Amino acid sequence: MKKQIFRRFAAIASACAVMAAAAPVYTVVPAVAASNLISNSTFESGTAGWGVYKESGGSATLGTDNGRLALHVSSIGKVTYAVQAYYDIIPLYQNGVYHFKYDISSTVDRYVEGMIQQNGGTYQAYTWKGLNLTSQPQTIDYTFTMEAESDIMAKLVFNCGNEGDELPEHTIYIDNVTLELVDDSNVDYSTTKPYEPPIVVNQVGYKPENKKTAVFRKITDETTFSVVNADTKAVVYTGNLTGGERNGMADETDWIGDFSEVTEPGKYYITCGSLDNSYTFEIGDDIYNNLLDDSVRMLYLQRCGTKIEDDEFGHPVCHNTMATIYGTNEKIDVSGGWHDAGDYGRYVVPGAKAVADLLYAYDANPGLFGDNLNIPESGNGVPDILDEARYELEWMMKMQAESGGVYHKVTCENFPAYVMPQNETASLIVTPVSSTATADFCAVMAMAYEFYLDFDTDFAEECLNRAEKAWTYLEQNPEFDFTDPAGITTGSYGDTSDTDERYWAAAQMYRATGESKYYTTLESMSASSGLDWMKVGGYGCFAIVTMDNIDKESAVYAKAESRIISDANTAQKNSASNPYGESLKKYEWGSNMPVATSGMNLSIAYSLTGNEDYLTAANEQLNYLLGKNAVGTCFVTGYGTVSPQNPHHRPSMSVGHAMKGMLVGGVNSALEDSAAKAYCAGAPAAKCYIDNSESYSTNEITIYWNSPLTCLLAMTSAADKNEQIEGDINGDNEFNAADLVTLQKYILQRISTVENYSAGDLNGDGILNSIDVVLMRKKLFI
Ligand code: 9MR
Ligand code: 9MR
Ligand code: ZN
Repeated sequence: MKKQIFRRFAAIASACAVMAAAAPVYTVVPAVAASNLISNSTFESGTAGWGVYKESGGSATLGTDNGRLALHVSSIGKVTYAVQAYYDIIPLYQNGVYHFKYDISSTVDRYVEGMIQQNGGTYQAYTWKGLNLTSQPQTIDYTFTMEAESDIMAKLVFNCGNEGDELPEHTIYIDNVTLELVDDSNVDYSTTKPYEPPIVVNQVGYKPENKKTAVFRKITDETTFSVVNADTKAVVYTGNLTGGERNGMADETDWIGDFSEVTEPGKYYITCGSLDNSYTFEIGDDIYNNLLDDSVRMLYLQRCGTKIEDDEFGHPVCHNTMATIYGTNEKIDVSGGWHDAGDYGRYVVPGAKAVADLLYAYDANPGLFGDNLNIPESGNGVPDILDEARYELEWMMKMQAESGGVYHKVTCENFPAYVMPQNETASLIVTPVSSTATADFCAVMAMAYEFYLDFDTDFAEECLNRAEKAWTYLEQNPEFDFTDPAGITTGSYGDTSDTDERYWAAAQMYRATGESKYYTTLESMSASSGLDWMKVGGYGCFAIVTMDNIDKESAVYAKAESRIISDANTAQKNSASNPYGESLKKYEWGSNMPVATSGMNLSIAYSLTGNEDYLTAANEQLNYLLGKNAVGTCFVTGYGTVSPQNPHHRPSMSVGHAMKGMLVGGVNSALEDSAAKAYCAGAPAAKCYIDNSESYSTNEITIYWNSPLTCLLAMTSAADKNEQIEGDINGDNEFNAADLVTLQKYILQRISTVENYSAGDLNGDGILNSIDVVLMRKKLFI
């Protein structure tokens, strides 16, 4: 067929429409006439770019034969798509006219479907043809117009599964595949280019006393900016733009506007010349309260093995069958714990990291955590954050083998379809004990001992016994031990060394017991960094420097302290030299985690030194997560003006909208899924993020990305809430042991009123109960 004339019109930039899901698209549209959108179309040198998908009993292999793609089908399975040959990530623009052509044949007569479809969602076909194949190659050659909304990650698919007839083994040959955009005169390319706000702020807001900056880009000749009260429209502050420096990681030039002087609580937005206004944000003391609560309650909604009560995300009990220990016929009960992420696996290593963050959050600021999060344990006299952590700890106990070693994970063989948890019903498999899981387990059980002692001595003792058992196992098995058994394709959470895990375990054991053998171990080890699931040395350092009665002159203390300070110095320098303030120099899978954890380390460094620069940098990490970043997105679902609508999170995908209070993984420049490859191709590193549910490498959520957000909020937050003297429940303008007596009498109902109710409500949850007694004792050093 003769080529049609290719017409191209420059896309007309749309007037500044604000889109709900903002992340820029950098698709490079070919500037030359009608090039083939299929990069490997003649199969002269292999199958590159093509793949085979199998499910529901389908079985096939993909190769080439005489310069043709050869799909050898040994079983057609049960459904039409049980065997598919495919080519991924094809840009189709609405109203574009496409020329589609290929040769196809089969060694047996059969029916197949050739189509280009949505990859995800409803899997709608954008173009479709039913084909009766014979051994004689036929050429399919036609043009079609893309009628649906533009989809730049469509998938070319040949359905070669069960089309109704029984079939023997056979081979399907495909060759000379051409797909060209031949007429784009009616294409509006701007629809696939989401909005990049020119003025970027923390969309949730700033605390009055904190440093407050906005980032400005696309500046032409503006030199000043104004802060406007969103209710009264009064300009409350005008300042000068500074900076104007190149930001290589975001490939843009950025100016800064500092409006720290605005401290009056209220709602504001920022204006600058003819640029679009910033999103509205708040200044106030309590602006992170709901966010903090939701960041913890999200973990309740991730609970496994129990019925979940929630208007939107409630579901019946899930994953409550016995699990088989890999390579054996032995079955054990490992029900409970939290689903890890957008998938429903339960993994000890990241679970331990998440629990550690929660306990350090509580440790940093116990007064922030109430008993009213609307979880089943609310009102039981134990802070809900500790109840929530305990749910995971109890599951972890089930993961401890007789030997004291701890199984690495429990999942099904493969990741499930996009279903609710109770509908993942494949058999559960427990993978072997690993030394990393065992050491992480030891560390958090030792931590738990200390934190639950105030509330439930039996449970606390049980935690310590378990920790000791794990420690003994580690002593007896000094080698690093992790195997990822063949055939299980879920997350591996592998490692190459367990030295940092053992350091953390020793530090927590020393802190819990004060025994010299742990101290001796610590003396022999170097203090390492890391507050993630793979590198955990930083938690060991935290344990040491925040321990009561530690000898501050000791080498063990000095090593841990200097590790924290030197990491804080690096993070502070990176943050100060970056217009958006994040401490990162590179963006990997889950980059929001190192943003949050560097903020945690900076907060601890601040508490050790009083150096305000550390606290400022810690707050900058929070500002980044909540919207002051190059993609102009608040990375927590349900917060700010533009936040992820389509997280890779099976419950959200099943229910049809995002669960609230989840921190997504964020920017990842490695483009490790189809959506990231389609939408972020050519994007600068700091902008590789896409709010698409298929983008598990940028838009998934995990328990251990949420937990450092909780911890960062707690660590950066000041505990003081009111004018009264905190703790002065008897109203004598002093806080002392008499207040404790009054509080206890009130709880035992010996007195029916108290002078200053709220002064005694130390965790501010509106209830005077035993939690406040514990907090008051702590405050009085009793
Ligand atoms: O849903 C899975 C997610 O939790 C993982 O982080 C991700 C990477 O391991 O994989 C997701 O599952 C995908 C699988 O790897 C490949 N087939 C499609 C699955 C859903 O996108
Ligand atoms: O968080 C993990 C990230 O650091 C790794 O680069 C990535 C690929 O191995 O896996 C991430 O963990 C995923 C896990 O394997 C399965 N559950 C979802 C996790 C988040 O994407
Ligand atoms: Zn479950």
